[in-house]
Amino acid sequence: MRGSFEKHGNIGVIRINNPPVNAIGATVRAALVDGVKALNADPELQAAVLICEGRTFMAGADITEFGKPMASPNLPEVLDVMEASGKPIVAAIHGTALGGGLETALTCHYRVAVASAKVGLPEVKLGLLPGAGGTQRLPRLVGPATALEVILSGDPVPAKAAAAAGVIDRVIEGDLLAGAITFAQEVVAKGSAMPLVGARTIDLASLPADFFTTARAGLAKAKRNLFAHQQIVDLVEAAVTKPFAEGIALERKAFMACMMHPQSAALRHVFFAERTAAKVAGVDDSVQPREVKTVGIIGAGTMGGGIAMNFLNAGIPVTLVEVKQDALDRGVGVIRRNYEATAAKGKLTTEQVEQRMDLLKPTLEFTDLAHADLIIEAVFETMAIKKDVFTRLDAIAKPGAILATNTSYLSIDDIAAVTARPQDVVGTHFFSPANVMKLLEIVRGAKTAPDVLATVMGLSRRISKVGVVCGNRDGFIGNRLLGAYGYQANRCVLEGATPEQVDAVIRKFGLPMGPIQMWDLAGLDIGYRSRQDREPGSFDERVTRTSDRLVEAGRFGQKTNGGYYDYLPGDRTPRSSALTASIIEQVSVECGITRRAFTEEEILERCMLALMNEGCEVLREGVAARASDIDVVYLYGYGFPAYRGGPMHWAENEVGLPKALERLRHYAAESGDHWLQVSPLLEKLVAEGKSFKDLR
Ligand code: T1G
Repeated sequence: MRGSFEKHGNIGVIRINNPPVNAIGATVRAALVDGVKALNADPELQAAVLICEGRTFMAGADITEFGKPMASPNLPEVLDVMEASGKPIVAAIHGTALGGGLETALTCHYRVAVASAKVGLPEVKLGLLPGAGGTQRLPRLVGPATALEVILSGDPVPAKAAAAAGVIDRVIEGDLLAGAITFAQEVVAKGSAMPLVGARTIDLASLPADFFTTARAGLAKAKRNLFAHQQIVDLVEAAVTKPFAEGIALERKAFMACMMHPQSAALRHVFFAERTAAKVAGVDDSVQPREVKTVGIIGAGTMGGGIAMNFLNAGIPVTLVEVKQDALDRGVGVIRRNYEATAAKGKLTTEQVEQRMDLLKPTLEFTDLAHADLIIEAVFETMAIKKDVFTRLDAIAKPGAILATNTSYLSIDDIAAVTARPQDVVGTHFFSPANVMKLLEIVRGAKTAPDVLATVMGLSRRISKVGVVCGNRDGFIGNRLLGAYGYQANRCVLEGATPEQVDAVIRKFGLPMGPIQMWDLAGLDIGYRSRQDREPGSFDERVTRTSDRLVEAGRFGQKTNGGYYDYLPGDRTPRSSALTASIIEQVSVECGITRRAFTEEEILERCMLALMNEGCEVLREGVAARASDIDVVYLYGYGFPAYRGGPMHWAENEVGLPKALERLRHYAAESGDHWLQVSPLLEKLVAEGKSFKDLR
């Protein structure tokens, strides 16, 4: 029984207890119904308080039940029982009252909360919409404009703001239960009415006549491709224009349509994938993380500066080391300007900017790192420099300090081998801009100790990153897959597609930009330099020949106002380049390739299926522990659209592995060479009729 009922004089207490977040599963729904029945059955009781055990009020419907046959009663049916109660019910909120949790509270006659509580309807983040009356009750309480904003953002609202908006009737100082019981007794003593939110009318006076049209137009731009958002506008409009019961019926229908939509399945996958990624083999709760009170960073360049900001934002002091004063001053200057820019947008106060800058200690003294609990190296990406830095670090860092490298490709084991403490060495691969991108690839070396992984995983949450542990192979997870994706994009261009066509297909699919635009942003010279160090024959030189020619023509990308595309000074809009088009034509001729027309479908399949195929290889090699980890990497590191669930989820659920395999075999055969190899793991999964989930 996920609930209990007790009496406090003339006030009953319905207590829900379903750790960790009181998710409203079948047993909680039963407990709610039993509680209301107990209240109404006991003549001594005049009202009840609904409260939850543990760290939070009900944080929504139990998402693990979705997609499965739902045990009765469902939540709307439970809420009908609550609304029919003959005695008032006061919801007492702490933690986060979210989704069905808030909808339950909106069905109660009154709501009280502690000041630290938050309320919200985050269903849209799961590709859903409030399906238990939220779209009809909230507009009646706070007005359609505020309700639409809250439901479309899905973000939680602090208790005080919710009280100001009329959602919370009283903010309780001190003990919540005692405060709620007092409130309930006041209601009884006053013989107050039992206001039902659903019975309220909506004041339309302040609502512009074109409010909903404007909202729809805005979403068509900002949330193109997204299914649930438009439904939500329709339902809030129904709350304004239709009787409550009709609105509720429309909500139910729209909710089921969202539940059946692949976008919701994808976003629910992402919800659990993100939490599962935090579970690392060999690192369970018995592994004690090390304490990290101070951090050292070597290199004040773009990455070093961005990495430093993450720790300063979390209130952790940072010692930032550089070799030259001007480089140090430049790095500190960039950090300050970034903060001042954020403050100018009203997202930080001047005081908060100074607080962060006060935690930063710039220095030219390498030995100033001797006290740091964690030291992250963000210097130039060559092995020789990395090994030199780690040799010096090994000499000065205190015992037990974690030595991390921000390398995006190089072997952690080779770097660790120059130290006497390889167990303390780990990869912490941040993504540029490091103070913005949420992904942190945590690279496990052969000797990296479990408590080092536990520490860095815990720290990634403290600095608001999503940490994913991966194995130590060239390119780890993200860049390894990017190589395969990029190869196919280049190959399509070599065979006849244009950069514009490839980028347009990928943008239409939902990524913020296509691969070729991305290379122009990152700088073509970076790839060019790394290819100079690679063994001839270790990569297909034909597909990078155009990029090499562009670099040799001084076209590095946006930073030189010209790469694959042309750019006007200060303008990041890519413009077609006749020079690039002629180089592409020339290279195809040199490679003996007759250029041909490309369909959108072929471009998409080749790029996205190559991504998944390489994903199968990192799974097969154990570089990634789960397919869902790869999805998390691509969502938070490479802008893959969350409503598609990630490259592995998309391939399995929107394409189907058998079709994906058939298409990959087709492209591999058609290529007439060995650069696209179908993953044996994919072959095996399809042959055995298995899915990525079966790999766990
Ligand atoms: N259902 C099932 N499990 C849940 C859950 C939920 N709603 N919320 C959290 N969990 C699990 C989670 O997987 C993890 O498990 C553990 O609880 C701790 O979570 C009809 C249809 C509440 C802010 O979208 O946003 O109501 O990994 O690590 O960081 O309209 O969890 O330990 O095994 O995230 O402290 C709407 C989802 C549902 C809220 C706490 N509600 N949850 O964050 O802990 S749809 C939501 C959260 C709905 C109605 C509709 C967060 C949190 P494990 P955690 P946290």
